[in-house]
Amino acid sequence: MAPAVSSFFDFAAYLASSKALVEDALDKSLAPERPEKLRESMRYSLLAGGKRLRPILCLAACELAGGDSKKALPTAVALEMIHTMSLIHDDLPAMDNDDLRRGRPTNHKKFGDALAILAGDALLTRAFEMVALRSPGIPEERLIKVIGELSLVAGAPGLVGGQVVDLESEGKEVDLDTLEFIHLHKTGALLKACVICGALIGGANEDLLKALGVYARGIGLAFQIIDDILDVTASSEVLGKTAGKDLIADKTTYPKLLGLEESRIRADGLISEAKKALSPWHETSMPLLALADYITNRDR
Ligand code: GRG
Repeated sequence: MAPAVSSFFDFAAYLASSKALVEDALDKSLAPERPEKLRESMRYSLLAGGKRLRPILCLAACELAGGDSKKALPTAVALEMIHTMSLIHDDLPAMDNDDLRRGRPTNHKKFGDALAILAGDALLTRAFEMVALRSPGIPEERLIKVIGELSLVAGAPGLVGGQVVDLESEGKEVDLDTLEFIHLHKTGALLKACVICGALIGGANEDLLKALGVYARGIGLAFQIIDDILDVTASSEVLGKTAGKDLIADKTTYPKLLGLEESRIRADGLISEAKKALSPWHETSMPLLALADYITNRDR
């Protein structure tokens, strides 16, 4: 049985206070600089809201490893920058070609394709700067490991590889193995990096890193299954992005292959497995357990 989340843990308060910390750090990460138009475009997407799940996972994993989550904030910001970059690029006409993101026009709709591409590039490189040059009080060997994780997740072994297979698969019959490959690389890899990087900053030992790897695989895959489900069941207004997009782009999804009910059962099973991996840390893993539940229970 997966460990239950204690009724004494106030998840709503935890989420609100973590989100406030993250929003403040994101805001400060893009201080006045030139060219002003580039900064405006970067800020437009980075500060457009969003659930901030990735930075919060990073902070929670740092705490579980026994670290001070405030020291993980630059890494948490870096991860949200990589995520935001991937959303900007994903929305471009040459990729998913979308007009709506986080409840407002996509970056390229507001600033044009060229500046959207460059804002994404600047966010990606700023992410590495956050870790390498703006993370005081963290031993260098931990920062080097984090930079290694970021380089893997942002590149061919992570987001880019997943995106390429996703684009290649549009309009084709795709089997469950290929779909899992896409989800694990396009979405799961970054969620895993959030957990692992937070834990590395906090000084996690090998046992904890291994367990967090299992946890992260489960929540990563479940997150994308729920995303596929919400694409069918939720409105654009609630999602803040175009609903029904997978059908329009003729994408294979979990609901398409398994049906809605079976997809939800699969997501619940993955969350259960993810939580089970943390059972040796049941006293201290409450935030990560609750975040796992949040992933399947969310409505956007
Ligand atoms: C250019 C280096 C480089 C990489 C980009 C475009 C691309 C390669 C990858 C696409 C990755 C992508 C957009 C995956 C989808 C992940 C997903 C389900 C995002 C939605 O995440 P939420 O729901 O969004 O957490 P919010 O807005 O809440 O943050």
